[in-house]
Amino acid sequence: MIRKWSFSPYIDTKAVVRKIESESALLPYFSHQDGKYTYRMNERTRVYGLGEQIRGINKRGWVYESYCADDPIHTEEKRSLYGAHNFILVDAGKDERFLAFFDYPAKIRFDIGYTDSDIIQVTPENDRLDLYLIEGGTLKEIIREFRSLIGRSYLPPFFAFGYGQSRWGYVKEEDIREAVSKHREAGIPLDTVYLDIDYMEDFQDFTVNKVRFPDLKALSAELKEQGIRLIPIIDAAVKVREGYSVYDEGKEKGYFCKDENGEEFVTAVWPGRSVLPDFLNEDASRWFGNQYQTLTDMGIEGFWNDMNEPALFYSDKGLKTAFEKIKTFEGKNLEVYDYFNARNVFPSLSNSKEDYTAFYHRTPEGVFNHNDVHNLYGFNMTRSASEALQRIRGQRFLLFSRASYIGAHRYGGVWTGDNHAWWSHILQSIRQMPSLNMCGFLYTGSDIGGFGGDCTRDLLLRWLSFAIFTPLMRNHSAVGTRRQEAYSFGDTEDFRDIITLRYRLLPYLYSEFMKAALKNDLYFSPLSFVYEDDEIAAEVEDQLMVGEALMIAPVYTQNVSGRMVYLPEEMTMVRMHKGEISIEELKQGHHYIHIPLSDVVFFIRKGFAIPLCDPADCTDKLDYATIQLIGTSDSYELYRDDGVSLKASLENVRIISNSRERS
Ligand code: MIG
Repeated sequence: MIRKWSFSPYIDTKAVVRKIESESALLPYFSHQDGKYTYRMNERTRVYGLGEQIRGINKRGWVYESYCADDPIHTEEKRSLYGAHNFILVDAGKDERFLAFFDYPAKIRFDIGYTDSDIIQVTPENDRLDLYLIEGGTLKEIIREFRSLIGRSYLPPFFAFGYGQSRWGYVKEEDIREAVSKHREAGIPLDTVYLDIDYMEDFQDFTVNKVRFPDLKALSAELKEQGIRLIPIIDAAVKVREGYSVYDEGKEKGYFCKDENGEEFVTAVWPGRSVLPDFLNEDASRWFGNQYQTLTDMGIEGFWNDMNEPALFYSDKGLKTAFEKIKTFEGKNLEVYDYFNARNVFPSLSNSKEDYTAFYHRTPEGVFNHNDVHNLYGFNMTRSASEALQRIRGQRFLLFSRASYIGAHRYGGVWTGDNHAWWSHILQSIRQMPSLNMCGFLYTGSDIGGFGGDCTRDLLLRWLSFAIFTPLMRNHSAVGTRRQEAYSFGDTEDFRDIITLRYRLLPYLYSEFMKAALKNDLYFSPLSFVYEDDEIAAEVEDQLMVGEALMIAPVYTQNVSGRMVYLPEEMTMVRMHKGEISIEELKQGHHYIHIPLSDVVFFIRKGFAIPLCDPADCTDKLDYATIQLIGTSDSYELYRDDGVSLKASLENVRIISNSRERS
């Protein structure tokens, strides 16, 4: 019944883990019947986990499914987003706390008090899974143990912590130059500009459109002089076109997924008819990874991997059936249900079960139908890129993915996909960050300002005020939406001040990130993980701890000039107003804090200090010699390195203080 899936992520280290090898080992937590794992909650049980998902930090009261999905409408009733992070951390009080990790690559359902409000029921499609249980200790200790099981988090280069500007709609070199110069003119710091699918020739991976980007290498070198890196997108699917070397070579070597007859499975995504590299096949994966060199040779130091759930718009077969079906409606006097059915013929072609079961992977463990290993596709694409970039560059690189599975955090970060310019999506992002951190995805962020829909000035300011704390800080939006660069809403001072604060905080943010990565700790944590006995803190889901010393309480509603903030202990409130920093001591308890659009407010824990440095317009120019500590301690453990070496260790931590350096 228990099986090992070797192309699944796991185990690097010998963690204290009880692997379930017999039914009795499931006790006292789960009973196992009819393929379902059942656990009974008590009244106060809180359930953390599931990584990138919708709804709360406490997942109780909904049903979730892991089946990596290309779904751009992230509303409360959804059950799956792009990731499959099959773990729950159950807190039923001090005497019963455990984490269960269901290592299972097909569809699996987590009913967390949805059908019956006291019952957790986990239902995989079949029994070929590995289950790991980690018990005892504090919430943070359990997470550390889980993380030591699944491996160390990916380490991005220092520049990856700068501000990034992206837009699906920058189609030519001039668009990129304009974005850069407008930030620089307004004094808004910037480190990266992203290239979306239009930089490619006919959406063919690893090609560059010669007309719109005549010399990418020269452009990349020129921008780097200004402290800017270009970050191109890579899509999973490869265009079917003879004469396109990536297609020809992959076809000749048999590296694309095949259908049941051994023919290449042809789907369609942005490049039109395309094939899917078999990332679960080691040779194919290595080969695809090597292709990134085409772009690194042009000076590129980072990528984002998209459409790797994989997203499938339609297949040859699906399209044929759809045309046949639509003809049956023609000329008929349609009843309303006929009309609805007719209307749905084409939309239902995308990401269909028919297609996901129509192709196969040749893995080291044998041949698998895609549906049985669906959730490993994006994970293995990122792994392919990450391993290759390590080989090619021998240095750190920026890399993040849309789809992921537990273990993908070892190879890159994730962004949370196609969110919207909705106020509720600031809150959603706040809640996703700690859950992603729990399973090792530390390099994370959401499209600032929202990907879909039209952004407004106030929304962008509030969103940025939160996102200055997210490791990945990128403004991204879809073609056709209102422009939302930080210079697009008239006055730029407020935007400049907020983004500048990010840069001033970088010595802290980078230190906390690296320490969290190297110690298997959380960068973002829910308040309940720090203040375990505080029943009020336990229910606060719109404030987060950032690293060891900070707490944030972002504003995520429109037309308010402040909000209620809960302080679990006495703290130092730090306010940035028009670029100036001021501080005030506040007592434990609830406070109404006035936070106009132009201000950023955050809190330092009692007995802690954080470093702040002088502003700079890109990470290359940050000057650590200007660091000053603020807070109620006179020292801080600063992590500092060259920002590019693959080797990173806690030996890079040293204690600094305002007056002098100590070692
Ligand atoms: O079908 O490349 O999530 O960030 O801008 C849409 C175009 C494809 C989805 C990504 C989004 C990106 C867009 N892509």
